[in-house]
Amino acid sequence: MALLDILCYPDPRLHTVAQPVQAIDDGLRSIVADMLETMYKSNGIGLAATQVNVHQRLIVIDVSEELNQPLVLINPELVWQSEDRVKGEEGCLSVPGIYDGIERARTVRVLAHDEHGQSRTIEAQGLLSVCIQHEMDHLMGKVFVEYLSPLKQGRIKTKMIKSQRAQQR
Ligand code: QAP
Ligand code: CO
Repeated sequence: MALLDILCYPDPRLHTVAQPVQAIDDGLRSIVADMLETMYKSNGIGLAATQVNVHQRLIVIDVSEELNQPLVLINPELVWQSEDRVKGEEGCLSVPGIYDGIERARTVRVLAHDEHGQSRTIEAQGLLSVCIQHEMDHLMGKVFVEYLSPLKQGRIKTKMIKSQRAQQR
């Protein structure tokens, strides 16, 4: 197992569109294990492969209280979303320290494979629904701050670039 580096906004690689996973094999399971370790160590509830510079359709999530219910979504496809929408506070491991309200579908139904190749449909509401939509956006090259006004996006970019410069010293 290994900790992976997380790309930080506004890194242009975060805008890469991920390709479908071709084979669910030991190589892929090793990336899954590293992504889970990286997510837990960073106090995250969700991490998309895009964020660790792996451009394949792969997401790990754990929204459980005890942090013992890892969810692995391989080649996730949105099969249905409610018209009903809700606004909730979001953050992102790739945009540390930034949180804002984002509107999303209240309920989503997603078809995905797990790390053993088993396929299943997940119907999600609440935090899991928000997290799945947030992580699936990453696979399409979209970061949550892109839903905010251009003014806010500009401020966030400046703040991120400054703090990344400060960390380099
Ligand atoms: C996406 O986000 C999400 O700024 C996952 O300093 C967020 O795990 C889905 C994190 C909210 C639903 C609701 C962010 C950790 C973690 C930070 C995360 C930070 C440390 C974000
Ligand atoms: Co994120």
